[in-house]
Amino acid sequence: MPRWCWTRSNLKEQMMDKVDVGKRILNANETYAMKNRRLLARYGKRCFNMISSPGSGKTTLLVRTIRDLAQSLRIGVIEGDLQTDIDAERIRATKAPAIQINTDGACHLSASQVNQALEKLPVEGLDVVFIENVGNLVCPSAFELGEDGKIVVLSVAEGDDKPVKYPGIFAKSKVLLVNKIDLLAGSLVDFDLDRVNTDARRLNKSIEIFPVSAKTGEGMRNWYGWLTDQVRSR
Ligand SMILES: Nc1nc2c(ncn2[C@@H]2O[C@H](COP(=O)(O)OP(=O)(O)OP(=O)(O)O)[C@@H](O)[C@H]2O)c(=O)[nH]1
Ligand SMILES: [Mg+2]
Repeated sequence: MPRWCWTRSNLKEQMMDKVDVGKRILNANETYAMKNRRLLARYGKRCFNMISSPGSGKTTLLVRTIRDLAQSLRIGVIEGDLQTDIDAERIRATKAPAIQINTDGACHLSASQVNQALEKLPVEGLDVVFIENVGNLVCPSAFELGEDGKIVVLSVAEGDDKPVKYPGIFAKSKVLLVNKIDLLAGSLVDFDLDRVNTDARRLNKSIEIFPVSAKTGEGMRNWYGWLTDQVRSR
């Protein structure tokens, strides 16, 4: 039947098929997320899924965290990107192990991709595994990877309206890192930190919020304290 001849019931069937496919994808993902959870629990390791828009500073934050905590925490990273291993190379330059996943155009990492990466990472010798998800505030929030928690990064240059405009990821995250606060000096960027705190807490009462600069190191000590407590309490 030509497309323009679809009846209302044809359309409904098509939509239901799409819903079923979507459910099957999410169910398959949940099976792998469970496997990852079990693997990490068997070794007693923490795992955090870092999510943000492209360029908010995820890799820079990870590089600084790895270097500053080198004497106390062994950190490994799973890097998700559409293409290239630029970010994995930046992590490896710190001597921390990093596995790059290229999603070939997909806007998020799946739990099965993370499962394969976990098999290649020396998980036993680490204290914590970070997953740097593909730069995107929306898609990655729908896919559980087996992590202990999501860390959302928002840089001040993106604007203070993001919790309201993209509530899903702020509602689901354990931590909000408000990055690039060095740019607030001299009012180069208009950004109301109080508004972000209020809006993020309205969505998620228990979210921990750390304003930081991965460039200057300002505020990073509070983030390190939270991370170290998480690893110790495992
Ligand atoms: N001023 C300032 N610049 C920063 C800060 N953190 C990161 N940057 C810069 O922001 C740009 C993007 O940083 P990345 O760490 O590559 O960002 P990302 O989120 O990993 O990017 P994708 O992986 O592409 O999504 C780089 O030019 C960094 O030097 C910061 O705290 N302050
Ligand atoms: Mg990156």
